[in-house]
Amino acid sequence: MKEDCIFCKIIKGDIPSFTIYEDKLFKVILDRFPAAPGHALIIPKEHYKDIFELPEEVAQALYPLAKEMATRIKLAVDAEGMNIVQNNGEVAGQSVYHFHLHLVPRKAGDGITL
Ligand code: DGP
Repeated sequence: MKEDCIFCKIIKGDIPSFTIYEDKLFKVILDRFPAAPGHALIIPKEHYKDIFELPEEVAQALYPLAKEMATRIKLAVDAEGMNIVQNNGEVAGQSVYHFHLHLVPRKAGDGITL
């Protein structure tokens, strides 16, 4: 837990979030500023700043979960596709410095630019 980290506070339950899945390693929540309906974030429960700090075992568990969540969310919001995006560092557009993977459901003509 990093005291000044908003995602650590969400994991701890100090800040409310809409949780769609949770296990030992991860919490999956809806993004507060969604690019599209169903835009979700997969967040490790431990604090890692970015992919460069992510331990191997967490990295290995991440993509099977991303596939499962992407499949479920696609069905839930009747999406046609899905962007899976992950920013590392200010230069790459990261704004919350606790590793997270974006799942952004896509539909034709939605006009989203990531
Ligand atoms: P990034 O720019 O890749 O670091 O994405 C950060 C995302 O986190 C951004 O899409 C908005 C989301 N976000 C920021 N604060 C909160 C919050 O308090 N709750 C939730 N659910 N999402 C948040």
